[in-house]
Amino acid sequence: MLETTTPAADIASLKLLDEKLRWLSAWTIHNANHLRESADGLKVGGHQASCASMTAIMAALYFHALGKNERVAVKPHAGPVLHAIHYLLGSQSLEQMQRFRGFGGMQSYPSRTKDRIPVDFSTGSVGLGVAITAFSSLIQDYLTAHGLMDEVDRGRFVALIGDAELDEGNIYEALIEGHKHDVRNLWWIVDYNRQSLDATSTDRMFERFDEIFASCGWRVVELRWGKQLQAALDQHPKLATWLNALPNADLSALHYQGGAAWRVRIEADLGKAAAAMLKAHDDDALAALFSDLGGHCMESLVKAFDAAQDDVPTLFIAWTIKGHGLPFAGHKDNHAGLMNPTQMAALRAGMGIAEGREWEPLEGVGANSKPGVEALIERSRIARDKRARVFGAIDIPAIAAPTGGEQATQAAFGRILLDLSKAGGTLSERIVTTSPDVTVSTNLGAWVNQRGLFRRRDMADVFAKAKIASAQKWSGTNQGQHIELGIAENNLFLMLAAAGLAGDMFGARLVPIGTLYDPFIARGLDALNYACYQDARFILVATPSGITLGAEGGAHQSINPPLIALGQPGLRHYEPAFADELAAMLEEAFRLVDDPHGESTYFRLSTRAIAQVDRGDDAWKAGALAGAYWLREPGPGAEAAIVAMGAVMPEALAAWDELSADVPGLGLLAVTSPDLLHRGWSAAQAARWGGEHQPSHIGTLLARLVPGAGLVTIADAAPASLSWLGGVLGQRVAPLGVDRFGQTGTLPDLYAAYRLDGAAITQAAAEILLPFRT
Ligand SMILES: Cc1ncc(C[n+]2csc(CCOP(=O)(O)OP(=O)(O)O)c2C)c(N)n1
Ligand SMILES: [Mg+2]
Repeated sequence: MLETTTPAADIASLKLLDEKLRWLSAWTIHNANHLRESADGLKVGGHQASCASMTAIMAALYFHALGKNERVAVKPHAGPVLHAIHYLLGSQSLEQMQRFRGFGGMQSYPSRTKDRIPVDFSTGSVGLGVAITAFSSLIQDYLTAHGLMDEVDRGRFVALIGDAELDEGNIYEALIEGHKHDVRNLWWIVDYNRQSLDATSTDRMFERFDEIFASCGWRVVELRWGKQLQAALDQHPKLATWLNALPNADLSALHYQGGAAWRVRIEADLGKAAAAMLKAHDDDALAALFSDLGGHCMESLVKAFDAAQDDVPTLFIAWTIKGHGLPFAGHKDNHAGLMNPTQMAALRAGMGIAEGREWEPLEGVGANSKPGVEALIERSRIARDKRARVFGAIDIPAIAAPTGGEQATQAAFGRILLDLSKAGGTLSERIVTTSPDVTVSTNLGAWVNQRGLFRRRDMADVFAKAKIASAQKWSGTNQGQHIELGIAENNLFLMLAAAGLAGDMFGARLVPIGTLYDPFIARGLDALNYACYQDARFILVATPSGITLGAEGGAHQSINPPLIALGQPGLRHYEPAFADELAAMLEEAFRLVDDPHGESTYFRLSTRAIAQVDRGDDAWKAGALAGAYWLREPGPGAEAAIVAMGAVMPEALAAWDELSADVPGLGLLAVTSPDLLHRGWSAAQAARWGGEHQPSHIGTLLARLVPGAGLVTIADAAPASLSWLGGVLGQRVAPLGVDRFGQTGTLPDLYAAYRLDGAAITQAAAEILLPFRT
């Protein structure tokens, strides 16, 4: 059926490359598990079956279909195939291949930051690698519309997907959001082996995926049977009907059992109708015929890819056999299956690979075929160069604190963005904001009024046109700088990941700012982790937060995000109490986005307007940026300090006023980042183990108190956010904070009920000072 214009010689070479990828990926895994010395006796692992399932797809892509600007998210457990491709291209070393899953070696799952080959998207947590391609495509549209990227550098985004991966809901959230934004230039290619980790997949979802995608405007291309099998089925309609109706589990079992089993089953089910066909094939030929699925058929793959050259988003459903060509092909338990040495030797011999020459890139490819294969490799080489990461292109101006005697950090954030927008400059040009339907309530409204929504096609503000009074403009053009998202926090983090990789992927760094409600960070946590894992750079502004949110009640009051931030690499937590702290921290966060050694920043802000402090000088600033500073200096011989963070600072200040007469030298430590303090403390310990003395910032601050002094810690958050501070110098701690779900009420109600008020601080201070008094 499928005829292709690609020369037959190229198809033949691609088939050989498919075989080489199958061999090299299997051998890499085999080497790590059976040949390499093991220091701990533990299984190393790897997924030979998942790799074999898509070597043809990946050969067709990388050695035929992909151009220079195409970016690919590879199914995590097909990582070894990607490395094998780069090994053939000469961009992966033998040493790295041999250290698969070893210390400093190539990673189990493709990693942008850890692997030495170019990896466009890290993968590992299934579903996320698929969805991020939609957001990267949107970012590409954004950059070209804003003149930050040349049209000629545009490319397509490809996701290689396991069929069980399609169960991840975040894929459909991205599909919906992508449809709203008219996303294009996407190929999602499903390795449809109808097996998951545990078993074969249920049949009920058959046919449904295409409908879901088609209804979102996608072209769906199914590659079910390969060229040879399709030809056979065309001649035997009854056989075709029977095969099309065969349940997943039966199909997989037959693939595992082989030709004899196919014969018995077909005879039993079709009787005389298939007799001629069966007679014409011996068992091996029968097995080969029924293994000719679309995802293994090079002609079908090449033809399908060649036919999808417009920008319409396309879902390819490529039918495959998990473990194709390997002894456990189709077995439901083969996900983590490893071939034993005997099976491996048989595979080697079958592929014409001489013993001892297993790592030779083109071993087994005959002399006549080699030039053709080498030509395809050469043609693909340039297309897959590693891209340079781009930093340092943005002028970060000094960020002035908004003025006002009473301010809330959330309002100050909105004001700073508005000021930046009015001032202009490269920073404000590179900022792109985004929010999952909480743009206005997180104080981005003024910025959006100034900069507008980003839409590929103009979108009028119907309310404004009708002269209906509204403070908020809501119109879009391709020059807008706010990307509106529906309520799906996973999408927010994937958007931040994609925008935060713009400098790496497209050569133009953006400064992405995402806003959401603090408790809903938890909804997108894996996607947040995913963004950080890839070293995407962005600013996350979570607001409002804590029980300080009073009237909104327990469903909207966040408790544990500071603990999340404490444990999240690549993300700095800042929780300012005052507007001037926020300004200094935002300036720092902008710098960190554009610094190769920087990171992303998470701001936890509040809607509570509090009296601002009069600063005599800027001495507080360095400490605030490092995580804490003395808002009230401790006196000599101080036996205690109040340690407070964020929105409850007025209570801490009032308690300090009240207690300082009775507690000589009482200090008030303003904590702005437990996260940075903890990192500094750990680093100081690690340095000491290495024989260096490098005091930590928090250690230096707390050393101002007498040994064994007491700390009353207080935050509108889980008490453990700060209570660990007692461990730094072995000081005693009375931790105040929120350790049960919040509820509605006024601030005095809630602060009293949850012990965040002056009375609680006084009581805690009294308790902690007792040992000094007796
Ligand atoms: C979020 C997440 N949950 C669970 C896993 C563990 N896991 C890895 S692969 C896999 C199933 C893979 O099946 P499929 O996507 O069909 O890939 P195949 O190996 O069949 O190609 C699972 C559950 C994971 N990597 N990520
Ligand atoms: Mg599968």
